[in-house]
Amino acid sequence: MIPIGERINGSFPDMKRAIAARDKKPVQELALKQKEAGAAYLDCNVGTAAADQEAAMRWLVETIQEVTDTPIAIDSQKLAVVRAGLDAIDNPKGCIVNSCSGDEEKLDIYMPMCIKNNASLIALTMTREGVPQNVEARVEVAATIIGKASEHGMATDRLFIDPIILPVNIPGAQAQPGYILDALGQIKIMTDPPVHITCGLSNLSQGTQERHLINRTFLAMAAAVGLDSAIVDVLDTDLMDAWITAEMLLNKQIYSDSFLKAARMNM
Ligand code: THG
Repeated sequence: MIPIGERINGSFPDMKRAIAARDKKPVQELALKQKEAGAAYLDCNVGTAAADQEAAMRWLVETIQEVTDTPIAIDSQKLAVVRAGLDAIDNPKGCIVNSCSGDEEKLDIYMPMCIKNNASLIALTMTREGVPQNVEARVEVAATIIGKASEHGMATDRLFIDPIILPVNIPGAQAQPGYILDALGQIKIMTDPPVHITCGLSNLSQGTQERHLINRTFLAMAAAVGLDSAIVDVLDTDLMDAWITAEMLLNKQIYSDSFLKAARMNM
C-alpha cells in the first residue's frame, strides 16, 4: 500500500494560514506527523492560500524537505506550479507529479517531464470534456494514458491512474463509486505488471455526516479490486487499520495475531 498524506493542502484552514504567513512550523509538524503515521508520500497543494502559487509551492517543498526525506507529491493542476515544485525537489527517491489529465497533448508534456525529473505521475481518467460518468469511458481514458506511457517509455510502476472520486452526496452521483470499482478491475489487468491505482479518497465523503466510515469502507472495497495507493488522512488510525486489514485479507501480508503492529513497523 502506498499512502499519500493529504494534510499539507491549502484547503485546510491551518495550512492556508501557514502558507500565507510563510510560517514553517505547522507545515513541518504535519510533515513529521504524517510520516510517523505511515505516509509513503506527502501531498503538497498550495490551494488558494497564495497569490503567487509558484513561489508558494517552492516554499512548501523546501520547508518539508528541511525536516524529512519522505518524498513529496506535487499537487497542482497548473503546469507552471508543478515545474516550480520540481525545481525545488532535492530527493534521490524522486517525487510524484499530481496530476495530469488524460488528454494526449497533456500526457505528451507531463510524461517526458516526469521521466527527466525522476518523478512518478498521477494521471486522471478525465479529459477536457470532463469526468466520465460511466465505466467504459473511464477505462477508455485509462487505455489512452497507458498507451502514452508505453510510447514515452514510462515504466508502469511509475504510473498511478486516478479514476476521480466525487462526493457520494451529489444528487445523481450515488452509482459512481460502484462504477469506479468496475473500472479499477479492468484497468488493473491492462498491463503486466499493473499500473498503480490511487484516488483522492476524502473527496468521496465531503459534505456527509459519516466521513470516516464512508472513507474507510470504500477504501477496503477498492483495495479488493486493485487500488494500491490513495491520497488519505493518514492520521485517521481507523482508516489506516482498515486498509492494512484489507491487504492482509487479500493475502498481501501474512496473518499473525500482531499483523497490525507488523504492518505499522514496515511503514
Ligand atoms: N485526486 C488527486 N489529487 C487530489 C485529489 C484527487 N488532490 C486533492 C484532493 N483530491 C485530495 N485531497 C483532499 C484534501 C482534503 C479534503 C479532500 C481531499 C477535504 N478537506 C476538507 C473539506 O473540504 O471538507 C477541508 C476542511 C477541513 O476538514 O478542515 O475533505 O481526487 N490525484
